[in-house]
This record gives sequence, C-alpha cells and structure tokens, in this order.
Amino acid sequence: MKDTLPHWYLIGTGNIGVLSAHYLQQAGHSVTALRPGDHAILQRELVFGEQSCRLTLPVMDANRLVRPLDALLVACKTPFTRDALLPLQPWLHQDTLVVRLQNGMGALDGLLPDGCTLIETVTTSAVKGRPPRHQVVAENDTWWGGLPQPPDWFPALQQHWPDLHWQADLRHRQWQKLVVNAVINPLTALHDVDNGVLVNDTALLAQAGALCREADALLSRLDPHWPGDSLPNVLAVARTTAGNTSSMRADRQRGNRTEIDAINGYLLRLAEPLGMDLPHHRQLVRTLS
Ligand code: KPL
Repeated sequence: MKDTLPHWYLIGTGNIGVLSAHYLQQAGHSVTALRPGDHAILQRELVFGEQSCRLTLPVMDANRLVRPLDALLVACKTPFTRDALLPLQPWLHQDTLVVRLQNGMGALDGLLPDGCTLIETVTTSAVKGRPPRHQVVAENDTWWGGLPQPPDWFPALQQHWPDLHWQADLRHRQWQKLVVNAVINPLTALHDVDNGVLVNDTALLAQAGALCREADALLSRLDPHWPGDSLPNVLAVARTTAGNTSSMRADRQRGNRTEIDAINGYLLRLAEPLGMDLPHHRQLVRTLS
C-alpha cells in the first residue's frame, strides 16, 4: 500500500459520506465528490453541538474521469452501488484502495477488480439532517479493517477522526451491526415506529426474538465462535436510539428504495448454500424490497 496520501473520490454525499470527507480533509487528504451533472463544487454545513463548520468539495461527473483512481470511498445507499460503480469500471485497478462506508454487507461483491484492496468499516456515529445541513448527533466509535495492516497514514488520520480504530478481523463486529440493522430497521420501517418501540411492544419484541434466533443459528454455523444471543445487543441499541427514526423507516417514508437487500437479503444469501431457511428474514425481504 502507498505511503503518500491518496486522493479520494467519494461516492455518496449523504450524512456518513460528508462526515468522512470532513475528517479526511482535516487530516490533509484531498477528496473529490463524484456526482452526475455539472456542479463544480459541493458545499455542506456540518454541525457539531454548538459548533459548525463548512465542508467544500470539488465535484466531478464520473463519466468525465480520465485517469485511474487512487482511492475510492463508497458511502452511497446500497441499492445505488451498482449504478454508481459502473462508470468507474475503466478507472478501478488492482492498486485502487476502496473504503466501504455503508450499512449491510456485500454491496460491492463482484463490482471490484481482482486484487483491489477493500477496507470495510463499522461505525456507531450518528448524523442527522439533509443536505446542505448535517447534524453530527454522536461522534462514536468507528472501526476500519478487514486487512492485516492499516495503511501507513492511518495513525495520522486517527488524530483527526475521533475514536477511529483499526481491527484486522472485523467480521464479528460487522455481523453484530448487520443483525442490529436486520432487526431494528425492517421492523421500525414496516410498523412506522421509532426504534424504542421495539423494546416495549410485545408483538414486535417477539418478532425481534425470532429474527435474532434465525440470524444466530446461521452465524453460529458459519463461525462456531460467534457468541449468538444477539437479542440483548439489539435491544440495547434500540434503547440507546429510542427516539430515532431508523434509516430504513426514513427511506420508506420518503418513498426511496430500502437497503433490505444488503441487510436481510445478505443473510439469506449466506444461508442458501448451507441449505438453511430464515423464514422471518425472507418475509421481510419480500415485503420491503
Ligand atoms: O444503524 C441504524 C440505522 O437506522 O440504520 C440504527 C442503529 C438502527 C439506528 O437507527
């Protein structure tokens, strides 16, 4: 991996995309947003409590790229990943560093050239709002990993990105977040309720239990070290985000496509070769696709 600072191209200028671009810029990295159209510049306001700061990014249309990409940040909603990556295909190569900042798993499967370096991430930070104003409600832990070693510039980035950690084997952390999203997001989207309702509503609690049992049975088959017992963790997240509208509920309220395929659909794809059925997850995928 190169030790000079890469030039990043960003796909997805939503909440997590702009927050990540901000931290990278603070650490001296340059970031260009890839967006369709002729905009030359993207301006956003990031609000951190009482403080706010302005983020300015140069913008380029992906169809106008002329040289291979050094580094790509993928922060778009998962249903749009394939379309966003298509115009980049000629410019991705085995030395391109890709960092995926998305909910769910597997959205980049089959879309990157062989040998390309992919860093996966898990974040518990929360950003609300809609462009041009993004309110950073919680700067919590973020893990990058999935590779034995971080890039050389990673420790310097940690100075500017609060609670950013490296974890070579991220799989359990990713699965933990996947199960949280596979339970809270579809149930709150379907019933149009805040996350906290899951903890108090008997019928939703029973569904959450069934979804966790199916996910735990699958993940334990894949890895005997998987701790199982996901329900307490899911309920703890539902409690700490009690007043939140989950991202899937928000997508549904706006009439947008949901991320169900990269979340519950991903679990179904893991289960299939093992001959396992996850009927509660399958039902949610059918309803929310
Ligand atoms: O990640 C989330 C989401 O909404 O996508 C949770 C943790 C459920 C918080 O709302």
